Amino acid sequence: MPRAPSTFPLERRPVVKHTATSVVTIERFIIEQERMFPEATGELSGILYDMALAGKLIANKVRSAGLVDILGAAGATNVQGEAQQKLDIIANEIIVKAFDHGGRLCAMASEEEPDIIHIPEGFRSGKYVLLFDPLDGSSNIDVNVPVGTIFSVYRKITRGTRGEMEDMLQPGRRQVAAGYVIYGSSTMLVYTTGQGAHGFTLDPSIGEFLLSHPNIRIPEKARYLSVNDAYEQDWPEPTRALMRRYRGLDGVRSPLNVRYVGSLVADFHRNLLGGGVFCYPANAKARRGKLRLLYEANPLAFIAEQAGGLASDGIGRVMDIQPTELHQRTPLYLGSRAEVETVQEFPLPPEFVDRRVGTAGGA
Ligand code: AHM
Ligand code: MG
Repeated sequence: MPRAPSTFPLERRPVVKHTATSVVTIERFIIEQERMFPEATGELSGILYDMALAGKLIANKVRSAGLVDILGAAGATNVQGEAQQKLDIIANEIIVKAFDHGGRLCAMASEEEPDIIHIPEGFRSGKYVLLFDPLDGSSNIDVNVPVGTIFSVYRKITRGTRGEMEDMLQPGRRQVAAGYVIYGSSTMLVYTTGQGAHGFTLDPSIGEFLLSHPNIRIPEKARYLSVNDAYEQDWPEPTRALMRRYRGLDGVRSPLNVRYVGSLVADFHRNLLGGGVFCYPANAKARRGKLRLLYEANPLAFIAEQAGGLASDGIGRVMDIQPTELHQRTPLYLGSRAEVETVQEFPLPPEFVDRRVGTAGGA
């Protein structure tokens, strides 16, 4: 029998007092949050600054992506005689280089790399691990559609100085921080450390992320449904029925508007601010969907829950899944609480409820 989602945690009361009209840099905001925890060592704050820096560096590269034909396409040679790289590889390198020497991490894992990324010899090893998708939706770059970086931080749980696989394979509920950067009409960074979800917009004239969306709350009344229904023919019948419900076709409710960018960060960001549900269901050809549990689903689930929303894999709470592999996939229903709870009314057939099926896979 499919399992109903486990109890989702109670919302935590947002503790930050700033409004969108105070001028607060991300740095000041992080320091103020850290001061609320006298035992904090500043290491987690350092990770968040480094991510803001990496986000600015990647934003800079993404902004000139349309010039690749002029400056040299991937695989070609640029005017300096250097080989051009794909943007997702560049973004990956930017993040690795922003973090490998800081002494705060003991290891990293990236959607772009097959194995754990260890801290190079000679650098101090810290007590956190970072998992990230350096440039999600990168196939959209060619057509000038927003893309994003997604990240997730856990405390090291193994002994010894090196980060191990066990440190990476922790359920999402153990995340100590998570967030994303969206490279859209403006660049925004949204993060949580479990004290609400907060958004910062990059002011390009001064190169600073400024607090623009304190204490984000996902609207209870959803407006949007984001799903790629080209997979409908492969969905199990309950998933088709669920989508008919969202579209108001079964007469139970009024329809949601369909909006699908095909760039998870962009679809999630719109639904976070405007209210809605993002769905990437399991289908007969991909029993565990497409999206990655550790690099995509868990961090956005943490943000969603902190904003009063939910995330489910169609079986239960995403952040309760015990990962077994670094690149594990998961179906994903993410966004406004009531819409994600509706998923429980459409239990999946038995062949879709084994979380160990079809988790492996390449990039
Ligand atoms: P990527 O990590 O290779 O960029 O793939 C993830 C992207 C998500 O941003 C998006 O939600 C999804 O793939 C879209 O997939 P599809 O084209 O199957 O709808
Ligand atoms: Mg991705």
